[in-house]
Amino acid sequence: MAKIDVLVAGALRANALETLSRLFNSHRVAEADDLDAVLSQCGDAVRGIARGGHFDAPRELLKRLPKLEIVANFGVGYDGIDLDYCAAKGIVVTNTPDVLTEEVADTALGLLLNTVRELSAAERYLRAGRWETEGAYPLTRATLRNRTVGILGLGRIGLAVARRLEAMQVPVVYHSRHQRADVAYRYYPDLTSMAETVDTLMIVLPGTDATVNMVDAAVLKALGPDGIVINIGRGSVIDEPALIEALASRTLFAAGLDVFANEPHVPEALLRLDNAVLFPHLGSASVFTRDAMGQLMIDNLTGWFEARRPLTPVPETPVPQAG
Ligand code: 8YV
Repeated sequence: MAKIDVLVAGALRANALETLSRLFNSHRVAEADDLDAVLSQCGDAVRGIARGGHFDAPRELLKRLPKLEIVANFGVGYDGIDLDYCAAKGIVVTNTPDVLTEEVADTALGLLLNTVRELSAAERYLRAGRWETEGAYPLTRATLRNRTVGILGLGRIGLAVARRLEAMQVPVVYHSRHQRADVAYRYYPDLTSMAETVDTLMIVLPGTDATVNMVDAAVLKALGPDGIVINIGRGSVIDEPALIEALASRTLFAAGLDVFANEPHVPEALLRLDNAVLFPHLGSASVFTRDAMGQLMIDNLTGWFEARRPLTPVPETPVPQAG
């Protein structure tokens, strides 16, 4: 039987690319610039997209694929895919939840500890020879002791972060769209009210129209001058210029960021700040977890094409019942 045509777009690991070429007639688009050339060859035949990092699937692209049935996303977050268009056309979108939950939660804790206790700065101090010449690294002004963490977004990853904090004796409260019935953490229906009562905000939200700039100047002000913001969700959730302003004027104590508004670009003003810890979007970036994500993305494609049963479809796009 002829292999099914799949567009393989964006950053994916070599072993995933190899499996995709074995299972499908795989059309590789590593960079958006290559798109026109590839689509002129195969656009009419493509029935699936394997979508890797930093490759958007806007309406203009999707419209050029008249036979498209499924967009299998490599990642739990699926911003950048036009969901309205997919839902209207009956195109299924899948993501990679669960397999990355613990890894991203580990990174969130690492970023929090690093920001609070200045671990990266302390290591730079040692490597620069300053321990020997100037003595011990200064005591950190911040500590996790006596802090309360407000988690913004208590989904799978938020919950895994909360459990880690609980084990570290750090009190946790949360704000999300709905109160959860299965946890005892205090729920705040209003984000600014939560920010007024906590000193540490842990952002674990996806990037959607509803979450854009949710953490704005007012929320940052409510956190106060001891406030620390950690973002492991999406850069679009924070008003980035407002954050830079708050950090620069020390009306906010510090920030730890794994995600940015316009990746991989990080604003020069953020790079200059010594009260920001900056990671290059590495929340899920271990070989173990990225392989599990790649496998789930591929299993979603094969599940769909073999039995109309994708494993992890997103709620916004309908999955027609197998008949
Ligand atoms: C990855 C992520 O960076 O899962 C997500 O939503 O942001 C990360 O795990 C990304 O998906 C890989 O391209």
